[in-house]
Amino acid sequence: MPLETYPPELPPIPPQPPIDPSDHATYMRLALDQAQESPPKPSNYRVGALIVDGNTGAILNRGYTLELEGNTHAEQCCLSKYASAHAVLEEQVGEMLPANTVLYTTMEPCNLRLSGNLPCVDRIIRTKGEDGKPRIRKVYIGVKEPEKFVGDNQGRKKLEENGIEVVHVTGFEEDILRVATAGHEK
Ligand code: HJL
Ligand code: ZN
Repeated sequence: MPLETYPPELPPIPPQPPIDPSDHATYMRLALDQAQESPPKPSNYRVGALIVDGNTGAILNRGYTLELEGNTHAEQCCLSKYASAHAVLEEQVGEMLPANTVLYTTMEPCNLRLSGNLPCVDRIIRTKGEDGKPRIRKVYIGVKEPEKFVGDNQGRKKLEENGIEVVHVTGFEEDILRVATAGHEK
């Protein structure tokens, strides 16, 4: 197609600098940017999350607490948006995810929700591909969940029991907790 047939009013898309898949701090900072989009609410935390192709470093989707309708968590929004974009239900998202998917989340995924909704740990474990193993192989967390709402969250433990590695990316704790607890009574 000759170039002049393209709509002249569209600006060129600036090149996106690729992120090295080992640059965990950069991904965690992007997850924190997501958390800052979340509306403050006294009864939960403002969390941000990204799913990344661990082989290429490509960001597959992102999400934050209360982004989608209802009482939604960051990790849930991220998976649900990826599922919608690939025309499957969130339950089937594992069929669409790359084999080596990693999740970045500013806070350890939940294992118990006071609202009774399905915890994010279970959503992560059920991202099973054809081989029956979770497509999310690793979860990078910025902080452990504080004990305010559900006591000692067993999220990390349950992920590890299901063969999912959990890695704490250090250095963002103070900023993550400040963002997470904005709007809480001090
Ligand atoms: C994580 C989130 C979020 C929490 N944790 N990892 N991502 N909001 O997006 C954990 C907290 C629960 C409360 C209230 N927060 O959210 O323990 O109402 O938000 O189901 O247990 O439960 P609901
Ligand atoms: Zn959750």
